[in-house]
Amino acid sequence: MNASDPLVRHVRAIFLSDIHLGTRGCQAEALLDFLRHHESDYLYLVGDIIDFWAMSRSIHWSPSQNTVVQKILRRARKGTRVIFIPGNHDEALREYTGTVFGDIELQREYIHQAADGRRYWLVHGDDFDQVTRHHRWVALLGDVAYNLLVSINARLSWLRRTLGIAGYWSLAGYAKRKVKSAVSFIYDFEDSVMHEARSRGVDGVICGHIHAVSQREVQGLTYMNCGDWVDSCTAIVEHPDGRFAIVDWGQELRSTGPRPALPLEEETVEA
Ligand SMILES: [Mn+2]
Repeated sequence: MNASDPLVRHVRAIFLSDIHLGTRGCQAEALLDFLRHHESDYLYLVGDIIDFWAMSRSIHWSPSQNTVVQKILRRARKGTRVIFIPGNHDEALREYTGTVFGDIELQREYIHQAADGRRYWLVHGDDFDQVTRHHRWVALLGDVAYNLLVSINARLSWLRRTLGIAGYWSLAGYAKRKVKSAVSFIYDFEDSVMHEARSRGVDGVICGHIHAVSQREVQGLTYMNCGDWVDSCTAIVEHPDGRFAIVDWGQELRSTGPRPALPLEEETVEA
């Protein structure tokens, strides 16, 4: 990757969660495009990166999902500090907490110190979801329903494209907006994560899990959620001065259309 390329944004840290590799819903192409345009000193994988739950039912592993894995491993090898905090869908990896494989560090949770010295607590977040904690079968059922929604949506967008209807419409997004209980669920989740963050004396928290991107201040504490790469295609980044921002790559792709193809370093340099 050419560091002087104006299309490549250099940030201090990238925070990604809920990529759900191994599922049909995983938007690996969009993620690859995001990675082509962003490089960083730190890359945090904040859980549900590989979806072992879904893979126990059926595996969908595309070439672009492979490239995502290769690209992340390559960054780790080339000096990006990559830290992986497994979530509930990749909880099998939690027993390897503290180990390093392929230059990637596995952690159950982590404290990231920003360029301005502020401390951010990183955690996937399922520990603060009353449903996954106490009613695992409900979560699994909800997971099946959500994947169904995403796959129906993929067919619907194909139909819209075929019929020449412009724009992108998200069924899962529509459902999330419409379902009131989902909204109160999100607030309960955020409240309980914030409560824990406050008791830890950190300046903020960065989590994932609920597929709802967010960045907000509550009484001097910052709550940030990375969102996901199944539906919304969002990330949190830290700029070199310690400022944080949401990157809505899904929105960017929708508004600009196909972007100029930057070569993937895998395609141009030795693998
Ligand atoms: Mn999760």
